[in-house]
Formats: sequence, structure tokens, C-alpha cells
Amino acid sequence: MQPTSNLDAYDSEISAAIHNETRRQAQTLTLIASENHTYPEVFETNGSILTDKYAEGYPGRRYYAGQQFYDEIERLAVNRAKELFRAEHANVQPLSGSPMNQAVYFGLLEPGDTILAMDLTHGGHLTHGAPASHMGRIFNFVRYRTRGARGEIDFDEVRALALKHKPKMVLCGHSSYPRELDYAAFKAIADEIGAITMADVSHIGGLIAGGALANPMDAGFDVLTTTTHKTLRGPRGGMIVCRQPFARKIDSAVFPGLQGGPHMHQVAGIAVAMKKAADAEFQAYARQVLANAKTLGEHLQQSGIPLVTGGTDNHMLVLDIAAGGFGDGAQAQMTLEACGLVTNKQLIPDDPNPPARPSGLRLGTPAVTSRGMRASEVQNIGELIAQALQGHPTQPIAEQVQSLAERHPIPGLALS
Ligand code: DSN
Repeated sequence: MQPTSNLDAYDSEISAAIHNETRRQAQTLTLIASENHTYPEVFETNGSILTDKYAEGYPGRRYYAGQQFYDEIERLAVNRAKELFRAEHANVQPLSGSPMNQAVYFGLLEPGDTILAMDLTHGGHLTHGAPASHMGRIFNFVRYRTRGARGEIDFDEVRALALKHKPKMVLCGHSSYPRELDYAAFKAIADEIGAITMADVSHIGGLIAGGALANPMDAGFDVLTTTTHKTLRGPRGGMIVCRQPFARKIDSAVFPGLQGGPHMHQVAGIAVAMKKAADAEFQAYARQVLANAKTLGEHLQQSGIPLVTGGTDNHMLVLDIAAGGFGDGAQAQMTLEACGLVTNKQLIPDDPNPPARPSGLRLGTPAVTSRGMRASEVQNIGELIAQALQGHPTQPIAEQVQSLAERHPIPGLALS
């Protein structure tokens, strides 16, 4: 039973914005690597009565009455997370990626402790200690970088920094790095100094769940964090899985340490997305996301658009717009958006330009793959991107993008 709605009649401004956004997504192509199209079933959980209730605590240990079905939902989500990521413990309550990572730091470390993490322009995330994030002020972040044309992690540097700074935690993971990570190498270095290992796989969580990329928990990592709305295709949210010795501290750090009542409509949606992710169909989806990214990268390179690291092992591509002579990432983002190709500007390693006008542009294939696109459509997208960056007239490109988008509807999305 779903609530009946009269949003349109009651608040025509908000209703119109939702209709317009629906149309915008339907008629354009989302190429932002961190975005995706979720399932109709997740829209159903997110719009359900579960949004009404407080459920502070954990299954069997809640603070308010009326929790029978919330316990059931959270237990299902936790068990599915443990199975998908082959972990001993899971917490599915983080509201999103930032509180998820903060909970791990606060749960397992003390303020002032050192964390060894990826340099931000080389692909690290804001919560990995950007000066603008509170985490950068509370913890002491030391940075490792990538090297060479292929952008490999410099493990000599990781080890030297680990031995020098003795971090309490070795953190790997990224929001803009198109290569696979060698988890065993991180683990070996962390073991040498007795550090906790944490992998923030927010971008690639779905690709790991779908078996297309390696799982850091299989390499003996202590903690894995992932958002649930990127490659995992669930609702917005975050989750933490870990080895049993870290379970209690992480749970207490999430609640009551950092958050109050979990958003149980999200938790239910996360459970649904993980049921989907356990299916063979999702494994095929994860492989197709990777294949599409490779195809797109090859096409762009053939068109004279250089890629940071020279290619991709995952779902994302980082284009070196400045080196290609196409201006900067901000200009490229605007040019492409005018054509219905929705992307984001991106810093590249050691970028000489500021974040507002960086040298790069980041692309990803999760959302177009969710619309059923494969090699030929992705080649077509590559061609349209190249034409737009090369200054071809906008209108014909925009028409082709819209036509491609409309031939591949967003699953379950009705246009009214
Ligand atoms: N905003 C997300 C991304 O685009 O990578 C991460 O926080």
C-alpha cells in the first residue's frame, strides 16, 4: 500500500521541478561517474511509510517502541551486505559517504592520529583529509601519490611514508582514479607497521559486489566503506563492513557517536539494491560498465583526447582537457552540458589550475549502462563528446544526444 499523493495540486512549484528534472534526466545522458539510475523498487521504498519512524539503536536494541518491521529490514540489509562483501560485520545506517568515513575515523582513531591516504589531486576524496573538510583539521593526513604515465600507485613511496610517519590507518580508495588498486600491497605495508587497513570503495562498491573488481576484504582488509547510490545503484546512503574486532567501535561511532535515527526508508532501499546486486544480471551489468568505460576511453583517445593514466580499469575516465588543447575542465563541462552530455570538471594529478577551473574532466559509464547502452551506443557517445570539444555546432549534437537518450529510457521512469 502506497500513500496516495496530491503533490501536483498542493505544491505545483516543487511538483513542476520534479517533472522538469525527470524530463532533463530522460532527455540527456548522465556521464558523472558517481551517479546512476536506481531501480523502480528503490523509488518505492524511498517513498514509503518507512520515512515516518525513528529507529535509533540497532535491531533488538532500539530506543522507541514499534520497531518490529524496522528490525526485520535492517537485519536483511546487514546480512545481505555481509554476504556481498564477504565481511564479518556490517553497519548500514550511515546517511551517506561523508558520515560513513567520519564514523570509521572517530570509531577507530583518536583526534590527531595519522592516516596515510591518497593525494587529493591524484584521486583522493574530500573526506580523506582535504583541508576544507573538518577531517583534515581533526586528523593528521599524510599523502601518497601516483606515478608514471599509467598512474600507478607509488608503493615505494607508500612504504617509505608508512615507515616514517607510522600512521594508525592506511587508507586506500578514491573518487577520481581510473585504475585498479593492489589491496595486497597496501595490506602488506600496513601489517609491517601494525596499522588498520581501510578501503573506501564508494565509487566501485557495485563493481566489487558484482564480481567485476577485486574485493579488499578478500585481501584481509579490516574495514571497507561504500556509498550505496553509485555503481551499487541503490538509494543515497553509505555502509561500513568490517572484521568482527572492529564491529562494536564502528557501530557506536555511527550511533550514538555521529548520527541519530537512521533513515530506514533508505536502509530498506539499500537492502533491495543488494538483493539485486546478488543476481547474475547485476554481475553482467558490472562487467558491461567496465567494458563500456574501456570502449569510451579508446574512442576518445583515437579522437585525440588524452586520458589521465592512459586508460581505465574501472567505470571512470579522467580526460586531460588542457593537454588536449580544449581549454579547461570547466569550459568542457559547460560545452558538453549544452549538448545534453552531463559530466563534471576534475582536478588531475598535480594540477596547476584551481579546482574551479581544473585541467580535467571526469566521465563514468554506470548510468548509461543502466539504460542498457553497450559498445555501439558508447562509441556514439564518444564521437559526440569529441565533436563537442572540437567545436562542432551544438544543436545537431544535442539532437543526437536527445534521440539516443529517448531510445534508451531510464528503467521504470514514466514521463508525463
Ligand atoms: N561527490 C562524489 C563524487 O562525485 O565522486 C563523491 O563524494
